[in-house]
Amino acid sequence: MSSIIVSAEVIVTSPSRNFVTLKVVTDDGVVGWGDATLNGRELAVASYLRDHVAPLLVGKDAEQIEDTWQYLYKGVYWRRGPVTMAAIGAVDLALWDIKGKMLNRPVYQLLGGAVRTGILTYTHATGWDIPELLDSVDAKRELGFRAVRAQSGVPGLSTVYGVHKGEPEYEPAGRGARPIEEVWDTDAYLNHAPKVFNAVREHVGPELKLLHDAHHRLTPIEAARLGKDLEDARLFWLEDVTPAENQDALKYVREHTTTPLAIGEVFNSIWDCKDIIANQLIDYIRVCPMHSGGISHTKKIYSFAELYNVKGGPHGPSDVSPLSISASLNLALATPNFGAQEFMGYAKEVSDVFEHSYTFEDGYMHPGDLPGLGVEFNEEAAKAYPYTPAYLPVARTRDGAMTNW
Ligand code: EZ4
Ligand code: CO
Repeated sequence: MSSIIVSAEVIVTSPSRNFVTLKVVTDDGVVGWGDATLNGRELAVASYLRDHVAPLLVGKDAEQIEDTWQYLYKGVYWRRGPVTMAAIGAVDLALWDIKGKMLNRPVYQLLGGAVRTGILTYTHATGWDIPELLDSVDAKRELGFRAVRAQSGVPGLSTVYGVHKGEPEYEPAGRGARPIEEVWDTDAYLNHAPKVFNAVREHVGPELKLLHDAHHRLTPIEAARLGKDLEDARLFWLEDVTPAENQDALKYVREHTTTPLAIGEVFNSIWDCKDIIANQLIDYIRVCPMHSGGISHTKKIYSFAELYNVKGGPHGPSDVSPLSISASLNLALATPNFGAQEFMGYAKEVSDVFEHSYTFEDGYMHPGDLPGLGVEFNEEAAKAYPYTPAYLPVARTRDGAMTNW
């Protein structure tokens, strides 16, 4: 069987939100799909792939996944960064998809096989006030979730990260030519959050795993205080308490609290997280396999993390496509040190374009047993949804200064 790449094509489509998809075809007609979606900067990755990567792929052997990874990483000279690593990630996903289809095995079998029967998965609950949040948590439990991320409104703020505005599911990116501007108040948040989590824990009892995302907003000492104040609620993890680029900040948080910490959805290589892992400053590493150079590179991050009792807890927002979710699930199924997969779910139109084999049952996801990644991109269906500019919000403090969104 031959596996020379004859074409690599980029498709941008917007079934409810924008997704960038890479299609790689071999001379034997095997088609591999990769996700390359970088929320709010979609066209940068699309151009990177279309203009600079696709021409290099044609003629290469699709079976040489690691060599292609090294070629694109070392060969670019300008290493790392979210655009480059998402592009490499998309190629990596497509090549694993091709290899699985050539060998007629799901990707997790090629990664060593399943080490568990299913992947603990958490989803999002939101509410403007505590009663609304409790209803939302109950609704997610009724769907079978054993782990739920809770985000609530903050008195005095009219928009808050993670809290929906009437739409069925939370979607942070707003369509339009410019990002919307939000106002943020850390003191109001820090006063309110412990009340919220004490109420949620009291409502759900001890078993449900509870998570919370502080979304990069706090200084180390504020984060330490939040961690302490949430200890009674026994969180599964507290996410992104400080901006992720300063790995040393977690040291100060860690010294003050036993609340487990998770960070890393904006990381895109092992270089971004090697120190927090080796110094055991976190409990879960949040890299999304596509954004961090694909299955090949994320597997290395997970294996490194295994040495330090840090588990995988990957980012799985609705702004990466089902291809990324499936790649993440295939890797998770074969990873011993795995914690929980995030899954927000998708608008209905997304399943029309990305036909997927992964399943959710009784709190656990499974990638399914179709060859490759188990997700087929429907090119005809995609044509109905042209790209529309959309941006994540930006945030300002009450005095009008830009702050972390
Ligand atoms: O803000 O995916 O844990 N999940 C998150 C997400 C991110 C978005 C950014 O595109 O923090 O909601
Ligand atoms: Co997050």
